[in-house]
Amino acid sequence: MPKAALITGITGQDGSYLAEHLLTLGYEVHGIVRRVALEEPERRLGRIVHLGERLELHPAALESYPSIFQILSRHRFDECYHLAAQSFVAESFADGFSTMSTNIDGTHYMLAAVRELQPECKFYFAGSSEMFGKVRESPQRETTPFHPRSPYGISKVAGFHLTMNYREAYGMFCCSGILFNHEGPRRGFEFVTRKISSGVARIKLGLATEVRLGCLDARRDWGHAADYVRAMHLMLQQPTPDDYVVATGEMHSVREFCELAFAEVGLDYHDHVRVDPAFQRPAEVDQLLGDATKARAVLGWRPTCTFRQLVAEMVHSDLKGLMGRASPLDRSAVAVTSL
Ligand code: NAP
Ligand code: F7E
Repeated sequence: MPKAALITGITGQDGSYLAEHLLTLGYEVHGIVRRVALEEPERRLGRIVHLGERLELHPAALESYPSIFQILSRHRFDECYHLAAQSFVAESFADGFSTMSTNIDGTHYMLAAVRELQPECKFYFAGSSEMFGKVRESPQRETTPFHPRSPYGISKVAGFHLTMNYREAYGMFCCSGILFNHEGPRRGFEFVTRKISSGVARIKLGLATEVRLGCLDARRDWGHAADYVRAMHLMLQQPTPDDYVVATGEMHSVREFCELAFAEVGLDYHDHVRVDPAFQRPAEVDQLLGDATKARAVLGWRPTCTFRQLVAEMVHSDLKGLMGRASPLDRSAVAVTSL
C-alpha cells in the first residue's frame, strides 16, 4: 500500500514542490484547495496543473473546522503537511486580523481534526525564521529565543507552540520545520526575490525601466524551495518527532541579490533599482542566518542549490516566461507583472 499524504497549501510554492517530491517517492498525494468565487483553474492551480490527475484535490476552508473535519473523516492519511497560510509579511501589517485568524486558528483546526479522527497521522507545521525576528543570537538555531516583528511572525510562533503542545499533551507525532527563506521560479511575485527577477526580465526585454524596492540592506539566508521540501518529508520519517532549523548558513543582502540578478543579463542594478519608502515595513527584520547543524546531523539533509544558482535560475525562468518560451507551468506564473 502506498503511503497517503495530505498537503494544505498545495497550490503554493512549497506545496507544489512537495507534491512533486512525494509523488516521486510513490505517495498517494491529496491536497486541500479553497473554493473561490472566480473559478479559473489554469491560474489558481497554475503551480500544480502539470501534475493533473496524479493529485486528489479536496475543497475546504482553513477557516472552517467542519470542512477540514469532513476531509479527514473520509480519507485516511499517514502524513499531513500543513503549509497553508497567509505567508506575506507585509500583508500581515496591512491585515493582521485575517493573518492571525488563518494562520493560528487554521493550524489549530488542523491539529484538532487530526487528533480527533487520525491521531496516528504524522503532522508537519510550516514554522518560519520570522519567529526569530529581532535576533537574539546569530546564527539562529532551534534553541534561539523568539522575538517576532510582525503579525505574521507572531502567528507562526503561536502555530509552533500549538504544534509542540499537541505533541507533548497528546503524544502525537508533530514536528515543526523552522524554515529560512526559500525561493525559486514558482515564488509569488510579491516576495522580494521574485519581484527582482521578474523586474530584471521585464527591463531586459524593454517592458519596464525600473524596480521599486524598500530596504536594500535587509539580509536573508536564501535557499531553494525544492531543497527545503525534502527536509519537511525527512522530519516525518524519524523515529521521534522534533523541530528543526532548515537553512543554508549563508546570508546575503537584498542589494547583493539585485547586483547578481541584473548582472546575469548584463545590466547594472544602480541604473534600475529605486528605493521607495512605500515598500518599507513598520518593523523590519534586519538579518536572518540559520544554523542547520541539527537537520544535517539527524536528517542527513543538506541544500544543493547555491545562492548564485538560485538567482540565475529565477532570472532565466522569468526571461523565458516573458519571451513565450516557458512551459505552461512557468507561463501561468508570469501573468502578474507588478507588485
Ligand atoms: P505561498 O506560496 O504563499 O502559498 C500559501 C498557500 O496557502 C497557498 O496554497 C494558498 O492558497 C494557501 N492559503 C492561504 N490562505 C489560505 C486560506 N485562508 N485557506 C486555505 N488556504 C490558504 O507560501 P509558500 O512559500 O509555499 O510557504 C508555505 C508555508 O511555509 C507557509 O505556511 C509559509 O508561511 C511557510 N514558510 C515559507 C517560507 C518561504 O520562504 N517560502 C519560509 C518559512 C515558512 P491559494 O493558492 O488559494 O491562495
Ligand atoms: O522580504 C525586504 C523585506 O517579502 C525579504 C516569507 O516567505 O520568508 C518570507 O518573508 C526582505 C525583507 O520575505 C522589498 O523588507 C526590500 O527584509 O521576500 P520578502 P520575508 O519577509 O523575509 C519568511 C521566512 C517567511 O516565513 C515568509 O512567509 O526583503 N524588501 N524591498 C522587500 N520585500 C518585498 N517583499 N518587497 C520589496 O519591495
